[in-house]
This record gives sequence, structure tokens and C-alpha cells, in this order.
Amino acid sequence: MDDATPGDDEHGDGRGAPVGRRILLGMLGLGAAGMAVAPWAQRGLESALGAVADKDPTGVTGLLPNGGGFRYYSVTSSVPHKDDTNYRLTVGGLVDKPADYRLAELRALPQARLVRDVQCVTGWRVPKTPFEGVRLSTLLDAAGVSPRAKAVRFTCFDGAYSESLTLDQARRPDVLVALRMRDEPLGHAHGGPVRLYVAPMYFYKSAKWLSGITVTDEVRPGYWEDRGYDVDGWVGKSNGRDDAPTV
Ligand SMILES: Nc1nc2c(c(=O)[nH]1)N[C@H]1C(S)=C(S)[C@@H](COP(=O)(O)O)O[C@H]1N2
Ligand SMILES: [Mo]
Repeated sequence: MDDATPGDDEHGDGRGAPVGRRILLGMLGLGAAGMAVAPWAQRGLESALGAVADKDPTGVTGLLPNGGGFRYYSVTSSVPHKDDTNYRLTVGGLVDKPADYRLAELRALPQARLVRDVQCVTGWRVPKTPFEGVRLSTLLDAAGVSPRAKAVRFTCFDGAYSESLTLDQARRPDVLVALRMRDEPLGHAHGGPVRLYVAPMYFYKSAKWLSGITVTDEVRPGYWEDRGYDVDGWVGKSNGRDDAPTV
């Protein structure tokens, strides 16, 4: 199960982003250029994405042009852009040593790399997608989890989304606080600069724009789980679906 390979050659597959995708992600990155530009650019982009969206109930969605089959999802109509200057990830709750990580601090920790299929509960699947980042277990160990703790809650700087895992699930080696996807820094559209990546579960568990990790004494269902998705989101064994596992 533990096939994460820290230190893999990040660009070894020679993959290059198609031009269309570069342009799109460039637009998504505009927020970093200035506060005056970002809200306009993002609204324009998101309504464009809305125009090509499938009839999909799960929030603002759209097929990312040349995005390798990924769809853009957000339950909010706009999301602030965060980067090295203002991104923070807090770790708190039932821990001995609450922490507040900057991006550079997360990058300085040991990194793990996983290459698995991605499966959305609405049916789409993207094969063999590299994700790279810090194992969640590394951050939990550093924080010193209380013996009373049973679960972990995740919150997001979109101000709305949340997720949860049991402590056992959270400690799996295939659960990452991801900084990179497809061998590039995680872009805003995919939840950058930092998202959760829960490899063996449906992609709704992989909370985008991650900003808070709170250790709790019980599982608190997340955004979609309050709206009917299974809390234990194992691919192929939940949500009434029989997809092949994302190995
Ligand atoms: N913050 C946040 N995280 C989220 C979502 C969301 O709407 N907001 N949607 C989830 C769902 S249902 C899916 S399928 C994936 C989509 O990730 P993508 O936009 O990178 O394709 O993000 C998950 N994480
Ligand atoms: Mo999804």
C-alpha cells in the first residue's frame, strides 16, 4: 500500500502542459498579480466554466479545457487566491503543539509522491495522476495528537467547504497534504496552493484550498456529507457505487 516514493524525479515523464491549459491556468493565477484584477478575472472565468458545465449538482463545475479530464469544482462562486505571502495552514484542536505552517515550511518537510487514478462520485475518472506533498500523518505526529482524539476535520479558505476523516484514515500513508499535482505546483483551480489528497476515497474527500486541520473527538461530517454523501468515501465501496479502486 505504501508506494509513495519521496524524492522521485518530479519532471521525469517529460510531460508538457498544452498551450490551452497554460493560458487557462494563467488566468486562474491572475489573483496573485493584484487584488484589483483577481475578482474580475475569477468571476469571468467561473461564468465561462459554468457555461460548459455538465448538469452536475455538485456546485460550480466545468470541464477544464485541456485539463486532462479534470472538472473544476467549487461550492462558492469565488475563492481568494493565496500564495507564499499569505497562505497559512493551521493545525489545532486536540493536540499538544498547535502549529501554523507557511508554504515554505510545508515544502521543507519530507514529501511523498503517489500516482493513482482519481474518481469523482459523479462518475468521471482520470487515470494515473501524480500528487505530491506532506503526509498528513507527518503533521499529526508533529502536533502530538491527544489520546482522546478520534477524528480530523478539514476546513478551507473558500469559507464553505469542509471534510473529515477518522484518525485511522488520516494516518494512512496515502493521505497527503498536497502541494503538487501532475508534477506542477498545485494551481488555484485545483485547490492550490494546498489541498488534501485522500487517494483511496472519492475525490470529494480531497478538500481544495485547505486552510485548517482540527483534531476532534468525533467525526464531524463535511459539506457534501451533510448533503448525503457517505462519510467513509472509499472508492467502489460507498455511495452505492461499484467503481474499481483507485490504485
Ligand atoms: N474546497 C472545495 N474542495 C472540494 C470541492 C469543492 O467544491 N470545494 N469539490 C470536491 C469534489 S466533489 C471534487 S470531484 C474535487 C474536484 O477537484 P478539481 O476541481 O481539482 O477537479 O474537489 C473536491 N474538493
Ligand atoms: Mo466530486
